[in-house]
Amino acid sequence: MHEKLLTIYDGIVEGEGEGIGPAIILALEEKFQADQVLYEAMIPAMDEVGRLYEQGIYFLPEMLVAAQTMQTGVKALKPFLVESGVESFGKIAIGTVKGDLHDIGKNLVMLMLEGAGFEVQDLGVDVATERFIEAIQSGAEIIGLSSLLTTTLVQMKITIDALEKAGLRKRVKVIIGGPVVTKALADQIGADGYAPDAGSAVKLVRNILGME
Ligand code: B1M
Repeated sequence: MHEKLLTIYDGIVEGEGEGIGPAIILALEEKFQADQVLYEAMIPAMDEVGRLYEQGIYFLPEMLVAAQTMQTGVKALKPFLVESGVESFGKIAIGTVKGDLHDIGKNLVMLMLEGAGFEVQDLGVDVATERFIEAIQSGAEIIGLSSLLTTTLVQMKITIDALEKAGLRKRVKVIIGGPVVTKALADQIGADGYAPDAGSAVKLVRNILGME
């Protein structure tokens, strides 16, 4: 890995906090593209943090400071990652499902969708079914559910079933994502689509809306 990217990678793994912004700017000045910084340094760093946690080398506090550094980095990268949308192609409400507090991936998906011109409503984390229903009643044409925990995957089906029950299922498209989510799961629970990463989420939404 190039030295500038390695500094960013190490900064996140070691949870260095504020130093991450300047390190990102230096890499961009070195002519690295913003998406290269994200996919070649920042996301692999979060994967490494996950590995260290699994191996019992990192505990929750270390995982948390790494996540905070990642969030600071994403903020610094945001102006370079997406150009702000000039027109709205459709309204999408996104949340991390009930019981799950992870939001870095969801925030990246939102960032990409906003940059592609969609109006995006952030429902936050630990989002109960009722909040998704309210978002649809307020005009969301697509809802996005994110889940990182195996234990909260079931919330995706619970939410889709609740939409059926409320008579709203035909009015809205449902997309799902997260590292433990698969296309097979999407088919099984009756979601309209699954995206493995933030870039694919934009393509998926464009497809669903008949734009591609
Ligand atoms: Co947690 N955590 N965590 N964690 N955490 C994981 C997910 C885990 C895999 C770590 C591990 O054991 N290796 C594991 C889950 C195991 C499982 O169930 N399969 C885990 C665990 C167990 C836990 C706790 C239960 C730990 C505990 O308390 N004992 C706890 C749960 C708390 C809760 O949610 N109730 C917990 C807590 C935390 C922190 C709070 C410390 C922190 C989160 C901070 C935050 O998000 N603000 C944290 C972190 C940082 C992680 C890891 C290290 C990194 C997650 C991340 O941000 N990845 C993670 C290990 C890992 O993933 N390698 C881990 C980077 C992000 C860009 O990727 O989220 O995959 P990702 O998003 C991608 C795609 O998945 C996709 O696009 C994104 C961008 O490309 N995508 C979508 C995501 N959502 C989408 C939605 C879409 C479309 C695409 O459409 C709607």
